[in-house]
Amino acid sequence: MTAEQPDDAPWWTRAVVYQVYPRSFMDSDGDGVGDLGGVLRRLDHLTDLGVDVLWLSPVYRSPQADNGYDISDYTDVDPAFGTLAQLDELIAALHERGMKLVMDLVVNHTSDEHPWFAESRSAPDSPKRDWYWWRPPRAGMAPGQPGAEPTNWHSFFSGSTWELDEASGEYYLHLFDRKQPDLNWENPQVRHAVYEMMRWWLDRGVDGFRMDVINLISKDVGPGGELHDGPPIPGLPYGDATSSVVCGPRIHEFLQEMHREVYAGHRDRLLLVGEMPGVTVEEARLFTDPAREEVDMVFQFEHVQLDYDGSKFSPRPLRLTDLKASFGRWQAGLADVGWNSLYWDNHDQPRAVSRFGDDSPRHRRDSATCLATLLHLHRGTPYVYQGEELGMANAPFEHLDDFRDVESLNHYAQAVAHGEEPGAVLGALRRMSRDNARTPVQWDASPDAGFTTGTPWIAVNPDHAEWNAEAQREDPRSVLAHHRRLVALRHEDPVVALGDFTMLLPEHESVYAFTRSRGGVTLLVVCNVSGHEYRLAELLPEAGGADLVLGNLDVDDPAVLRPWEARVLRLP
Ligand code: ISL
Repeated sequence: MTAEQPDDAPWWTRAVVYQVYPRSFMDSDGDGVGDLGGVLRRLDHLTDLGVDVLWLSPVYRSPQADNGYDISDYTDVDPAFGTLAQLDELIAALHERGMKLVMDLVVNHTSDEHPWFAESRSAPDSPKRDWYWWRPPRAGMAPGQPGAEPTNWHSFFSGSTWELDEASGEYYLHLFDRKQPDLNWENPQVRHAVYEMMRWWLDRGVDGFRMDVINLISKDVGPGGELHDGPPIPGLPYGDATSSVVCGPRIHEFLQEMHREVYAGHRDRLLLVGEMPGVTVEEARLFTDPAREEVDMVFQFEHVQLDYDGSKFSPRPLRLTDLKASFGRWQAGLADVGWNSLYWDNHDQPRAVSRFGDDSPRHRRDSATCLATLLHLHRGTPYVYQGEELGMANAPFEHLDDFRDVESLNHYAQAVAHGEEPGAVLGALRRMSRDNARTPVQWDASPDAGFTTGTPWIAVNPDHAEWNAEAQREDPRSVLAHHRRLVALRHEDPVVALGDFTMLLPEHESVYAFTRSRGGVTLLVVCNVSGHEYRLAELLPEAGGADLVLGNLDVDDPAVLRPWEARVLRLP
């Protein structure tokens, strides 16, 4: 059970956010890479959907080792994406349409080509040496000797988190790729340089930040600068860094300081969302308690790891009861304090319809609309990832060279080097690679889906001949039209935005049901997350006689819940 929210709840409780991954959204200049000109050209699509906020993945200057999550200049736009003037144009165009722009903020690390890092690397006595994490080899070992890395940590992108700098004989820390050195947030100069940059963007008119891996900025470091080995990871010669880097000792202090230093004078118009791998619901309550002045909501990862069998690239089938238990805990945990963000998809996750739904021709449309209903009717702010509103599916990649993502390519190299069978590793990439989310948005049925007139940087999914925005725009049964209705429902009905959440049928293996209540009104949400039929009358007798507010199928027999059917009902 959750508490009701007062009507003066923040604006983002009623908002829906749409994520644009610019490289794959729309190319305006024919170089095969999406860009700001493309975003500007497709703004009508967002208006049509009715979303309130555009979250823009990074467009800053970057060598693109991780598609822009490796920044070499925080106050300029990468030429691949356009110009700063176009970004200003985007801010103005969105504001004119009553929408907001949330920028990605990547400050756990920079690119190794950022001038800060170049200076830091230039000499051990550089004034910026301490802006990053430099450490000598392990005691008694020579630089570069196997096992001489300062800690045993495994990088998110495979291999060690430490890269040797030959010139100084010291290592620098990179939790992600070696081209993404971690900033040292212990150093106040680093923090204030980041805050200054954030103020610069707010003064330019942006309406908030999606803060990349922000719960990794505080590392557990001893008084003498010691960092500690993590528990060994089975099957790998590395240890798990989690206890040293996830929600470290000063994380709340840093976010509160950021709040004081950056948001004054802007607060009410902003949306602040922290991306937080490994965050627990207890920590999330602290992060999102308004009284603590940290962030508005977090992206947690529990539900997108329920199909991991130990790790991302060894997937297993998801059990719906696990999903319910997880979402149920987050709904309850952030009921009276804090707020949830709701997502299936983003640029790091396989496509929801392929992963949690059924992308076979028979069930694709129904499962995509069912999943969308399920998500949008929870209490929290929903995030729609580009193409999700069209029911875009995983890519039919065949060969290793179809993949582009550094995480996938590094994983393949490491797994094969450790003796895994190449075909099996490739099979896991096909299911779980982030590239599944990164194929170009399917605008129409033309050869490159209307994304580009050139050669796309990653293959367009051939199913765009059937699955595209143009084909769906005027079709009231389309996945797109269903998303439009869900967004509108949140705007119109305060129960959807603010009502209490109560989980029903927690033990049922296929039917996901819950109520949302507020001010004497109760909505019953019933979703059949399977290809089987169920007798609704037996499962939830109270559904009989209720009015249909929104559904994804035409109901001929109200007592029967068809495969992948979703209904939102108003109880008498
Ligand atoms: O995608 C993941 C799940 O396997 C993570 O490893 C992911 O990298 C992690 O969720 C952090 O993501 C964010 O930071 C990364 C960047 O590559 C991702 O695109 C970004 O969303 C480093 O900046």
